[in-house]
Formats: sequence, structure tokens, C-alpha cells
Amino acid sequence: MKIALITGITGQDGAYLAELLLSKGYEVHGIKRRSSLFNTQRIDHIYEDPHEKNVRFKLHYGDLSDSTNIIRIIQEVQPDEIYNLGAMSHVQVSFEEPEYTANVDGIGTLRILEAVRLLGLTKKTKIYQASTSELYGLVQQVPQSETTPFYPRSPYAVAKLYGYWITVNYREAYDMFAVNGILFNHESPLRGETFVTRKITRAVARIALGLQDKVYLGNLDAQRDWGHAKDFVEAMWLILQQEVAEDFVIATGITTRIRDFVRMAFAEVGIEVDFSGEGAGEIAKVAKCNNPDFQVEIGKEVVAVDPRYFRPTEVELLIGDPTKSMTKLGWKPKYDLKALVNDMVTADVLLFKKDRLLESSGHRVPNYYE
Ligand code: NDP
Ligand code: GDR
Repeated sequence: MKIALITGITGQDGAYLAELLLSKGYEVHGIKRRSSLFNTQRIDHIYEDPHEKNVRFKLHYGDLSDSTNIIRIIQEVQPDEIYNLGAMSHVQVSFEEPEYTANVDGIGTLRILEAVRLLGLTKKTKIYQASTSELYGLVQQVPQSETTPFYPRSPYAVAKLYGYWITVNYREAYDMFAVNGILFNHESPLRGETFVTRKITRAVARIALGLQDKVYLGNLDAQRDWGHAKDFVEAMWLILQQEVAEDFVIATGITTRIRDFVRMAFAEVGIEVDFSGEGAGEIAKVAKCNNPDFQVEIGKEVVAVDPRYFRPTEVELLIGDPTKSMTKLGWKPKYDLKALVNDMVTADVLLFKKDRLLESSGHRVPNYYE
């Protein structure tokens, strides 16, 4: 039985990857942070009681800022594969926490690599580093591929740039199987609530159900190459199954503006929206409402731009070239953007029907305006 260790197992990708590896017969270990409240909602459905025998899913307390903790866990687990997904992963928040982000996302990667080296596991343990399309930053060329130069545009991206190069360096210096997956944006119903797609699908569900009036967003002109996280974790696994350690871009090859994602998400609940105005003055109003289940007034303003969500430096255009991953890995995404949006909106409508039920029976339902 292969043994995998996943950092960031409580995150979106960690949850899908853990599920995938368990289905392939792996013993899966994950590192979770101590938190004052339970933080395992995304993996509760695969949790196994540690008091039982033959448990294949095990969690360890840890943090990427703590070298001794990382060394001890890797020594105990003796993993065949490490997936380093743990990170302070929010680009805008990284402007507010630049040093912490550098420590966890940059030096955290070094801690994993160095632990494997110090423990003499360089020939046994393969390492996957969660690199990102944010490395491309300011557009140099499109579509972006494995050979496109990097120009990071946030403390997050700069920290990930260190993670990228230290992974390449350890591969070359110590002949380790250490590789980067340069993944473009990938989303799902498990996506964190403050990333733009999930913020939109949650708001669409809540507006349709009469729980919220409107949503405030930032730059609606940015373009992203969005895929489904379920497809993308499959690629992570494939990258570590190769004979040769190499870096891969994982993307769909199609890019879409934030504004069009908004349109698509509202369309899923039968609402058509019209945008007007420009920049910080842009809004969207309901033009049509074709779903008898959701009665939203025509002309109601449901989206407004708030400059607080503008970033000091923005990444305007991402569009990936997945040719290498499609040919060498045989990877092909199953979800297109329409299917992704449908999956997310459907899940959020279901989620917030629960809130509506609570509200109708007198419980206070909090507002979510992040
Ligand atoms: P999430 O934000 O959903 O999950 C991040 C995970 O990292 C969580 O489990 C979080 O724990 C954990 N974490 C945060 N800080 C630390 C720390 N100090 N020590 C240990 N663990 C920590 O991210 P995703 O699942 O979306 O992304 C996974 C990885 O892939 C990240 O590294 C991200 O930067 C990268 N990436 C993501 C892309 C995407 O589009 N999703 C695209 C390209 C790269 P907790 O739950 O306690 O907060
Ligand atoms: P990104 O994702 O920065 O690409 O990083 P995010 O969803 O946060 O932003 C995408 C684009 O949408 C614009 N935007 C807004 N973003 C947020 N969060 N909230 C808003 O209200 C809003 N309005 C407009 C942003 O300006 C941006 O242009 C994600 C993360 O998962 C990273 O960890 C990962 O590395 C990259 O994707 C690839």
C-alpha cells in the first residue's frame, strides 16, 4: 500500500485529493492546523475513527512554519508521496500578511524538501509542490506555458516563486523527485468563500432565495482560466506517477471575465442581469427572472463594484496552455465552465435553503459580506 502525506488537507484541493488517493488504495496522512473551532468540515465525510483497526486516513497536528514538526511527521509517516498543498492561498490577503505568507508559502516548501533530504528519504519520497499561474502575473505572453517567463504581482506570488525555484533546485542538486504543478484557477463547491467564484455563487443562491440584496465585487475585467478542482487533483496525482520528474502546467485553455462568470451564475437560477457603468461605478441589475421558484424584482441592483476589493497590483489575464499535460500525462478535464458553475450554484442553493428554513422558523441567519 502506498503512503501519501498531504499538507493543506483541510483545504479545497486537500479534500478532493485525499478522496482520490483513498479510492486508489493509498494510506493517506494529512497535516491539519490546531484551531479553536473544528476546521475539518471538508474532510469529515472521509474521517475514520483513529480508535478503529486498519485505519487508512490519519490526521496529524502541524504547521508549515514549524520545521521540527514537519521533520517529525515525515519521519513517522515515511511517505512515498508528499503533496505540499498547505499555503496562505489568498492573493489579496497576502498584501496584508506578506511576511507570514512568505514564511508559509515560500520557506514552508523548503522545510518539506529539507526534511526529506535530512531524513535520507530522497530516493523514496516524491514531492509535489502546489505552484500557481499567479507566477505569470504581469502578462509576458499568452497562452502561458511551462516556458513562459514569470513576473509575480503579489506577496503570495513572490512567495510561491521561491517555492517553485527551491523545488527545481532540490531536484537538480540532490536528484530528488520534486516537481511543480503550475495550476491555473480551479474551483468547486468546496472553494473558500472569499475567492471570487464562490463569493459569486453563494451570493447568487442567497439573492435568489431572498436572503441577501446584493454582492459587492472588485475588478470585473480580470480574466481567469477556471477549471474544476476534482479534475485538477487528478493531474497532481498523474504528475507524481511519471518516470521522469518534470513540471507541468494544468489549465483548461479557456479564459473568461469575472463579469461573465457573474452572468453565468445568475443564469443558473433563471436570472438575467444587465451591467452598466464603469470601474468603481459599475453595477448589475436584474433584467429578467424566469424561474418561478426565485422571485427577484426586475430592476433590482444585485451587483455593485466596491474598490476595497481592488488589488494594489492585479493579474489581468490568465490563460494556460495545457498541451504538455494533455500529451504527456494524458490528462483531460471532465468539467467545462458551464458544468462547473452549475455544480457550484446547485450546491449553494441547497446549502442556503437550510438557512432560509432556519430564518423562517425564527433563527437569526448571519450575513456574509467579505
Ligand atoms: P485552500 O486555501 O482551500 O487550502 C489551503 C490549506 O492550507 C488549508 O488546509 C489550510 O489550513 C492550509 N494552511 C494554511 N496555512 C497553513 C500553515 N501555516 N501550515 C499548514 N497548513 C496551512 O487552498 P486550495 O486548496 O485552493 O489550494 C491548495 C494549494 O494550491 C495552495 O497551496 C494554493 O496556493 C495552491 N493553488 C491553488 C489554486 C486554486 O485555484 N485553488 C491554483 C494554484 C495553486 P486551514 O484549513 O486550517 O486554513
Ligand atoms: P486569484 O483568485 O487571485 O486568481 O487566486 P480570486 O478568486 O481571489 O480572484 C480572481 C480575480 O477576481 C477578481 N475579483 C475578486 N476577487 C475576490 N477574491 N473577491 C472579489 O470580490 C473580487 N472581485 C473581483 C480579483 O481581483 C482577481 O482578478 C486564486 C487562489 O486560489 C490562489 O491561491 C491561486 O494560486 C490562484 O487562484 C491561481
